[in-house]
Amino acid sequence: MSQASPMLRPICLVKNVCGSLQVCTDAIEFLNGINQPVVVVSVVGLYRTGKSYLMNRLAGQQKGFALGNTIESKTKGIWMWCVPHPFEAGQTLVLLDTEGLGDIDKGDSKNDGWIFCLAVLLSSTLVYNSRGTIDNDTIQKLHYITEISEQIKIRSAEAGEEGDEDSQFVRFFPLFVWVVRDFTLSLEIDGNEVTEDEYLDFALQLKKASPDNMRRLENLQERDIVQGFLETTGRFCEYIFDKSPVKTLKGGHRVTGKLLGQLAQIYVETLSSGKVPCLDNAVVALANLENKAAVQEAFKVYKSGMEKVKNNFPVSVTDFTSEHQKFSKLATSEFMKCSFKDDKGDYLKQLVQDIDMCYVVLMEENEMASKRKCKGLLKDLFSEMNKRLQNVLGQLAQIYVETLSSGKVPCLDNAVVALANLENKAAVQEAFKVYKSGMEKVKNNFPVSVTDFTSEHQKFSKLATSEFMKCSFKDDKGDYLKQLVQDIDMCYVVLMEENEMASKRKCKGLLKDLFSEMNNDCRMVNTVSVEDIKSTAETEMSSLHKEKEKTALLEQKRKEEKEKHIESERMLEVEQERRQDRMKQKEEKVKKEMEQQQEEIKRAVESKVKEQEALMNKGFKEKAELMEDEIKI
Ligand SMILES: Nc1nc2c(ncn2[C@@H]2O[C@H](COP(=O)(O)OP(=O)(O)OP(=O)(O)O)[C@@H](O)[C@H]2O)c(=O)[nH]1
Ligand SMILES: [Mg+2]
Repeated sequence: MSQASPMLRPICLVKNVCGSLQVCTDAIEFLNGINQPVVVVSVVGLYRTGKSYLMNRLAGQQKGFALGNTIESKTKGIWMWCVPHPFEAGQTLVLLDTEGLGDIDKGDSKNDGWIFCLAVLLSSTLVYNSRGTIDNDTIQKLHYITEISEQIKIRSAEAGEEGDEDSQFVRFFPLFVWVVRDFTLSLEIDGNEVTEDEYLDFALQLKKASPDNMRRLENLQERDIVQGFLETTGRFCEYIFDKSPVKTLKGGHRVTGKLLGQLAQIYVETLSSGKVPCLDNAVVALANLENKAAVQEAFKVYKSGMEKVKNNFPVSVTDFTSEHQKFSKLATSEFMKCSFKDDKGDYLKQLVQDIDMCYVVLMEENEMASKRKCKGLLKDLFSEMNKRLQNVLGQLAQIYVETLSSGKVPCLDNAVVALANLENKAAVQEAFKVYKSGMEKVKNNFPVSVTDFTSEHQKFSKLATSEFMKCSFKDDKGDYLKQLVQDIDMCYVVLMEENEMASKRKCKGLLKDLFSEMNNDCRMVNTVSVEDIKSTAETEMSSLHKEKEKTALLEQKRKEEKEKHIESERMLEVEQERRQDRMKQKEEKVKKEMEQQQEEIKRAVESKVKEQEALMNKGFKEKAELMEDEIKI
């Protein structure tokens, strides 16, 4: 979670221009840079009651929000100061100082209503600031709070009424803190000690200080201010830092700085258009904005991940699919982190669609890259052939030049024949070289068994023949091939004889030392007809060759079929895994949202129980019974 650079002084969030509210773009831009959850503390109350001073203390500063020392109201609109939360790393404390209510000179109670309403809607803790004692007059001035259910709606008109809306307010409204300044009465009620609920009042009570000093508090050194005043202010700050929760929306979604800015814009627009702000509508509008952004962010995760894969194109289909799977999963969890209230899963579907479209495009690009690579390889392979072709062309040119120089008319057929003669002759020589050099190695091991000798001869004959086939052309009658076979055969016979001689020499040597039976065996080996062996070997060779080619072809086809099958199965598996993963993440999200709602309901019930107890104690049994019904609901 990132955070914008620190804010050195407060800026205006909402201003009142000629009787209508406007959001300040600077403030929204600043909030847009805060991706941390925010704890929003706003202060409301009558004008000239020390609200701005209190907010400066929460910011840990002597100066910041402008203080006035005349009776005329100072703060106009809503001012904002974002500071790092002093207790919670990773959270931002947003302080909202509001225009004082009830300035008679202003004579604009509508504006007061708007300011109060916005303070309630935007904050997670609402500080109500008043001066003096809590008496009937102060309670009367609290009419903004008692009328709050007319200023704000929880459910949209389309959703209809559901139960008592009044009782729902406690679930979604900020923590309420009442600060009483310059409290001078004894902390006793009918001679009894104050209750726990009234402890806060006690903690915040201020000793009466010299009025001269209090009028210019921001310019005073701490030592010049009454000790008790500083202590209670300190305790107030500690209480706020400790108890103020992160701002959440209806449904429990934590609000970030960015969301707070959007929320302010939505509510200000609603109020300016004369409508009653509705929590449900705001959540839906915000969810749309957030979910759209979540789809974009999540898609970015997928895209940037696949960009790296793209740099290595072409990659195998297996690698490509597994990377796609990995980054789809990452994108889905990124989406789950930022999205909320995507009940129908529309935004998740949008993300899946975007990813799938990108996947198809990338798949095509990978295929293209693969084709390009194959073309390159083929080009290399054929360049050798080209060289040979150029050689042939050179010879052709020479033939034509010679024909023309001798005064004859060049003839295409003659040229081809002449060229073929030249090429085929060379082909026979090259092919024979292949055979000869192969058999030379066999010769070094003479004498060898007839079987070994024949198989080696067979191997190199085959190699020589294919070398000949590569280079020869227009050997229609097979004269040059015959020539090659003759050359090979002659060489074979000579070598066979040499092998025989070597064998004989070896045998003779052995015979000297071995018995006479061994001698007979050796002779038998050498009496095998050379012609017989040759013809059998040739027939075998050709049938073996054909058989091999057929088998290779069949094997290739079978392999292709198998690969296709494996690939389609894999794709199916991948799709299933992705779907399962999405379902799992969605279930988790729904579970979390349900838990948050349960938590809200629990808080509401607890608060109602407390309220009921208080009423019971005061003897309002009738009201308590009514509330019991509400709790059951
Ligand atoms: N007696 C007394 N004076 C205070 C206290 N806190 C602040 N003041 C003084 O009251 C004057 C008004 O303080 P502000 O903080 O500007 O009051 P405000 O409620 O923000 O005023 P508006 O913005 O005009 O509504 C300043 O001169 C402060 O020094 C307090 O607890 N007791
Ligand atoms: Mg002020």
